[in-house]
Amino acid sequence: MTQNKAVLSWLDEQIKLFNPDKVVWIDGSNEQRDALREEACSTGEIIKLNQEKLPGCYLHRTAKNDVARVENRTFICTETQEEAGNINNWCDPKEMHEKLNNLYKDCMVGRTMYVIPYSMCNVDSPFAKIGIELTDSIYVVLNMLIMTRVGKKVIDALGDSADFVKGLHARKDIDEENRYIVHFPQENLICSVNSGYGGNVLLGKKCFALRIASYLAHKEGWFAEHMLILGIEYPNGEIHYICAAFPSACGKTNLAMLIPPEIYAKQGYKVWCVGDDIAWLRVGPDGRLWAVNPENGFFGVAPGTNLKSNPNALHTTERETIFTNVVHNLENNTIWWEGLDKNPPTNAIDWLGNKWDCTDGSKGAHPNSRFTAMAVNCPCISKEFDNPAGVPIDAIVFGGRRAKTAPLVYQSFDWNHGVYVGSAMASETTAAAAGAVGVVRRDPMAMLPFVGYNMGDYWAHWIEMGKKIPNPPKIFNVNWFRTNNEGKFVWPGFGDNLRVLLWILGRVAGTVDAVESPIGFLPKAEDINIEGLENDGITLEVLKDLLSVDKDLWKEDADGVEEFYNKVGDHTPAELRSQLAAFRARLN
Ligand code: OXD
Ligand code: MN
Repeated sequence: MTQNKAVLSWLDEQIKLFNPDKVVWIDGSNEQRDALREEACSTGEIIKLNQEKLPGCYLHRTAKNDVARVENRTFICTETQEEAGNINNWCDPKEMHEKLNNLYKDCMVGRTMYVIPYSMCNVDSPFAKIGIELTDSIYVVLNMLIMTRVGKKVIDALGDSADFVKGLHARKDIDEENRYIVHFPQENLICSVNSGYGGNVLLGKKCFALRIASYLAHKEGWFAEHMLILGIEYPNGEIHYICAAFPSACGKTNLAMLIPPEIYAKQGYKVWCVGDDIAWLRVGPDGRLWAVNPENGFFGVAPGTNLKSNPNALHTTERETIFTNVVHNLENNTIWWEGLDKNPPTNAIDWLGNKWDCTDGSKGAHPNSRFTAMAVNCPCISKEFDNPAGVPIDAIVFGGRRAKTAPLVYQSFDWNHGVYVGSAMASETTAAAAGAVGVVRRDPMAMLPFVGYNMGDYWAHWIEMGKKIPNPPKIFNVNWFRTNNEGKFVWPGFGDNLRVLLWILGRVAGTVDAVESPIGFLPKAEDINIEGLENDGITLEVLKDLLSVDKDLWKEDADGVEEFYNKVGDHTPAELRSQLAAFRARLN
């Protein structure tokens, strides 16, 4: 498929190491995809679902021990430990190469090696970056065909350049003890072994588009962020774009695809999804920050997705979707998961592949079960989704799950204060996870497990970039998760979050006032429209409470931030230390 010498000699080397029986290039054609689907069905790797109800849809089950990203087995292997910093797992590159070579030796004997040339972003975009993933898994190939742009057009765009990210993936024995997800940012290389779970093996996603890309972005002067991108269309047709970074399990996909409440829909407001997980941002010729979604699909969490929480996501999965670790409904050869509806199937197979009795209290779908679906099938996909230039960003929104501390929304005073707010991001653990409830996990910019270099240098990059963006977006923080004394969420969330986003855009446009507080600019309660929320218990008084700031809680939070800065160590920028000091002074 190519004469590219760098590609061919690298392939030769890997073929010698892996020793596959066969090598197949993935060309991106539907014919090849269909043949691979058939082959994977014949071996049981995937199951063909009811093609009338779910055309082009398949089910896959991972191994029981292989259901999520493995942060403790994820490494950043830079020349020095200092470059990777104190937050990442580090290993000497030579030592890690040796370990991996031993694991990879002859790992594809009797198997086929697939060569997947893929692009993150439309290949015609100045943002685009090319990768080649080698894998022995058809499941990976089929997912990559959804999540990225794949095939001949990518290899043509690469031409004879050696500038591509190399990705190696071997399923091997799915052995947890020898599972490694390793990044060599200085070699443009990602190595994954002994896993078949998406986040560990679809190397374009977290590994490339966040870890390797954040390293490249630092070097080249742009951003690779764990952010959704959405557009809000006003009744006059104007569209304004927002990026938002929330830790996993805080509803990024739901916000990215939100449905406006009826009072807004009637007036003609619309929300358009550009991306639900990752944004690459660059300074445009107009001095604004422009964002693209480098992905081509959604790898979303299935449980809890339903016609109320996220109808757009649900409709996206009605065709050409791969479901992983959900319930197989044998009655009609479809799928089900907890929270889809109130009618669990009675004749069904659970995510482990066993007959499932929905009345025995066990979960049928794994809590981290997923759908891999094409962005173009999303009913609210933005017409700018594939635009090589991306979309101009008006506001960056940070957020997390905080029961008490953070108010519904506030605005940072300026760029550096906004970077402080991002660096101080945290989320509280829920009852759903093992361990104590309400434990604060610091997750700066929602990038804790995704920064491909030193966290302190990453923050410094944010500070530096602020000097290079003539018209920077304004930076905000939101918290949809404040609870009352009974532990119940106060704010209705979902579509009603639009009311908060409109206050944010009002601030950007300069059409709405705010009140200065120690943490930043707070809304005047009257400026957030709560019309129609009476039945949700939202009165002006309740809203005022949602916007209140408890200084004692924030003092405690500042201590947590300091502790984290100390952990990051002496690469923590002086600007953030002084932001923290100024914040403490304001609290006193
Ligand atoms: C994801 C995550 O899968 O953030 O997107 O964990
Ligand atoms: Mn994510």
